[in-house]
Parts: sequence; structure tokens; C-alpha cells
Amino acid sequence: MKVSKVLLVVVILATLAALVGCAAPAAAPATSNQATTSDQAAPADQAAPAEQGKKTYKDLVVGYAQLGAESEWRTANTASIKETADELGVTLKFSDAQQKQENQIKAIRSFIAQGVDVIGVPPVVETGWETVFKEAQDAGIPIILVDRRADVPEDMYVSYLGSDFVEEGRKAGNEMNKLLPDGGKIVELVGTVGSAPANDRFSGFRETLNPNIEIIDSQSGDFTRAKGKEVMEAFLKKYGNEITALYAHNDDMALGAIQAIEEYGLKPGEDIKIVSIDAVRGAFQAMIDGKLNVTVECNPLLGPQFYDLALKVVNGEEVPKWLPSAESVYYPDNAAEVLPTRQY
Ligand code: GYE
Repeated sequence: MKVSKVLLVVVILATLAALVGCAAPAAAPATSNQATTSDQAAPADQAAPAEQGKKTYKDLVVGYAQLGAESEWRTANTASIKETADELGVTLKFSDAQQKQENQIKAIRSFIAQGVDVIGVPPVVETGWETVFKEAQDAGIPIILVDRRADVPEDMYVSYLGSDFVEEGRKAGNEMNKLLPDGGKIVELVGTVGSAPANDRFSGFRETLNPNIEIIDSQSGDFTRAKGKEVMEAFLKKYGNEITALYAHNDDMALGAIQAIEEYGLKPGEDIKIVSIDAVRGAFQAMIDGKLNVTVECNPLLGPQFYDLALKVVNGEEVPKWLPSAESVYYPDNAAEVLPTRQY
């Protein structure tokens, strides 16, 4: 019995050993999996030298195909792009397209020829970018959309840094509802035709506007003060006292319209309520003067986030497809208090 007990123990041990032995090959794939993982992790293991090989702001050469100088917003945006490059030591190649897509395309082609690391572009209009973006892609130069979106497949740009223009339009609609609780007839100054902010501020506004408010006319003022004034003059000529309020897609057009309304002999902000977008300093002054009722913020100070994205992109780091900016709404009651704190 003792012998058979010993035998049993031996058999059990042998079985266990065999099992362990069997387990070994079974574990092998796991080991090789680990090997695969560590193979994949190899670049990370070599992270130290790779880190050293990473670019810094001082190595970065960026081309920025600015769209123009049409508004206070744009002036602040250009300053942010230029000043931040100086502060960080980034080499910036900057061009101003004077609101013309063909000039932006030319600038992008010249940046490609110069072999910059990254191209930043605020597309003046949404369509017509695929050919030139493809040229940049073929040259291995990443495109970052800044401020305005382009209507291209998502793989043609690495990231979009900018505002939620639809949300801005919705906010403007809500503000108009508050100003006109009993309804009214309004006119609209649209931004540059075909641009992302004009398209989205147009549609977002209509999402929230009360049905008792009628939009009696809607024309483009191309985001400029001069055009805003001119179009408002035409509105006044056509509709006169019928107009109860104005929705302007940016502050500059609202400021131009304010002049037109005063020249026509009506009080902006009272006889004709005004809601606009951007929250530039000129809008705060107009609110202090009682000539503008609301401005919805759109942040132009995109320089720091832009170069942060650009550096991450050239170093192969992951970046979000859309980086939205945080924005507010401002009213006349505290405009005097807020104005000195505004950076644009
Ligand atoms: O609101 C307007 C400017 O693209 C967000 O362009 C920008 C717009 C801004 O001219 O003032």
C-alpha cells in the first residue's frame, strides 16, 4: 500500500510536472506576445534618445497663410500669431491674403516650396481647398486649420483649432429673443459669403430664434465696417422704422451699422436693438455708449494653442481633431468694468 501511495504521489507529481511542461509552450505565445509588445514599445524604450531628437519651438518653421485684415478680430488674431512666435522663438513665415482665396493658395504653395514644418491656415471660405491641401500632404507637410474650417475630408488636415460658430449663432438668437420678447422685424448682416463663421452663425441663430421674430432681410457685409455701414444704409432706405433689431455676424459690421443708423436719425441700441459677435474692445465702447446691446465672444488669441499643436504634430504626438475655444457673452451693464481687462 505504501508503495502504491508513493507511486500515486509520483504519478501526481509527474502529471503536475507534465502539466507545467505543457503550460510552458502555452505560455510561450504569451511571452512572444510580450516580446511583440516590447518590440512595439521599442521606440518608447528608446524614448530617451528620441526625446533628445524631438523638435523644440526654436527648431520649428511655420507658414501662416493669414486670410486678411478685415476686422478688429483679425488684427488681434494676427498679433497673437506673430507675438507668440517671437516669444517662443518659432520661425514664422507670414502672409496676408487680403480676403482672397487665390492668395491664400499661393501662400500655401510657397510655404510648401520652402519646406516649412507645418502650415497654419484660416480658410477664407469653406470650399475649394482639396487640391492645395493634397499638395501639402504629398510634400509631407501637415496642415492645421486655425479659426475657420474647410470643407475637406478629415484626413487632409491634422487638427482644427477654433470656435464653435454654430453655438455663437445660437447664443445670439437667445439674446435676440430676450431683447424682443414681443417679437419684431430684424435685419441681418452676414459675414463673408461661404465662410465657416458666416454659414454657422446664420444657421445657429435660426435654431434658437423665436418664431415671433421675423428676419425681413439678410445681406453680406463681408465682415468689414465699411460694408456693414453700406448695407445697413440700404436696409434703412428700404425698411426705415419697420426695423426693430439688427443681428450682425461680427462687431465691425455692427459698428459700421451703428453709424448708418445714427446718420439716418435713429438711436442704435434703443430704436434698433443690436446683437453682434466677437467681443472686441470697440464693441465694449459701443455698449458703454448705449449703442450696442449684446456681444457674443469669439476668441482670436489663438497663437499659444496653435504653436503648441504645431510642435506636437511635428513630434508625432497625438492631437485632437478639433480644439474648441471657450467663450462668453457680454452686456452693457458691466462693459465699463470689463473693458480694461480685454486684450483685444
Ligand atoms: O468673427 C470676424 C472676422 O473667422 C471668427 O472673421 C473669424 C471671423 C470674426 O473677420 O470678425
